[in-house]
Amino acid sequence: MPSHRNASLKVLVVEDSKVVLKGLCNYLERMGIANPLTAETGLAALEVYERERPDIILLDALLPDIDGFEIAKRIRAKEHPEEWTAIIFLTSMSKDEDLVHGITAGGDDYLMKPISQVVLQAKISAMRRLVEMQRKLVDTTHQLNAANKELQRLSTTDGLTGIANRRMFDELLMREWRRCQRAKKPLALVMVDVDFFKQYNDTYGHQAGDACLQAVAKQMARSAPRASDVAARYGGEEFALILGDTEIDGAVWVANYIRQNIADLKMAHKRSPFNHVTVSCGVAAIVPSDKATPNELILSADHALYLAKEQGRDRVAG
Ligand code: GH3
Ligand code: MG
Ligand code: MG
Ligand code: MG
Ligand code: MG
Repeated sequence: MPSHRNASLKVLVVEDSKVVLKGLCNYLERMGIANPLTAETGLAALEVYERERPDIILLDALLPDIDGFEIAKRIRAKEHPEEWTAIIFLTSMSKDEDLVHGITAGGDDYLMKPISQVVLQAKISAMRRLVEMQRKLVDTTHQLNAANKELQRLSTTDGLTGIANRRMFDELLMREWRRCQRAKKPLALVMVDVDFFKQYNDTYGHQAGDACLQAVAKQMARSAPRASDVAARYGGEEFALILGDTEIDGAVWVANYIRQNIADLKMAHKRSPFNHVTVSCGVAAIVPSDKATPNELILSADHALYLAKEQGRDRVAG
C-alpha cells in the first residue's frame, strides 16, 4: 500500500543483520518509503538520530554494541519538548517482560521477528497517524504562541501611539514602586498634557489630532533618557513618564527636555497663543513606603500639572 503520505516520512532502520536490514528496507520501499536511513550498530543509530531526527525508528533490540533499550532511553532523553520520534522495537525475545521492558525504555510498539511485511506496514501506518498528529499539534502550538504574544502586545500597547497603554502603565508603576521601595530610592512621575488640544481638533480635524498625538508620543518615548524609563499614554491627550531611581530635580529636568523637544517639532497650532503645539508637565517624586500608594504619586503629579496649566501652559511644574 504505497501512499504519497509515506514519502514524507523519515524512517531509520537499526538492524545488525544485513539480510534482515535489506528485507526491512524492501518492505518499506514497497509502501512508498524510498531510501530509508539505516544503521547497523547502536552508536551509528544515535549518530543518525542526532543528524536526521527521523519520524520513526525500527529498532533492533539486540545490537553488537549498545542494546536497543538503552538507545531508546538515550533518544527520549535527547528529544526536545516539541519533538517526538516513534520507536518500534524489533526483537526475537518473546516474553511479556521483554515487551514491558521495551515500552518502559521509551518504545511505542513492539514487533516479533520474523517480521511480517503486512504487520510492519500496518504498524508504520499507525505510527504515521501519530507522527502527523504530532506535527499538527506542534503547528497549532506555534500558532497559539504567536496569537498569545500578539494578544499580550495588544493588551499592553496603545493602539494609536504604539507606546504602553494605561493598563501597562498601572502595572509598571506598581512594579517600579516596589523596586524603588526595596532599594529605598525615589520614584518620579511626569504627567504630560497637550495644551489647547480641543481647539487643535476643532481647527484641524480629529485625524490631524490623532497624528499630533502620535508625534507627541514618539517624541516622548525618544526623549526618555534611560531604557528603563517608561512612556505611556495615560488617557486622551495625556501621557505619563515613569522615572525610577530619580529625584524631583532630575525629573523636572527630563520634563523640560521633553517639553522643549515637543515644542521644537513646531507643529502648527494657530488657535494656541504659542502658534505651535505645546505641552504642560506636572512632576512629582516620592520614596515609596508602606505609608503611601502609587495613587498618591499620580495625584501629586496631576496637581503639579494643574499648576503648570494655571501658570500659563508650555511649562513644567513640580
Ligand atoms: P488644556 O490646555 O487645558 O489641556 O486644554 P485641552 O483643550 O487640551 O483639554 P481638554 O481636556 O478640554 O480637551 C482634550 C481634548 O482631547 C478633547 C478630546 O476630544 C481630545 N482627545 C482625547 N483623546 C483623543 C484622541 O485619541 N484623538 C484625538 N484626535 N483627540 C482626542
Ligand atoms: Mg540484532
Ligand atoms: Mg484639560
Ligand atoms: Mg490638554
Ligand atoms: Mg487633558
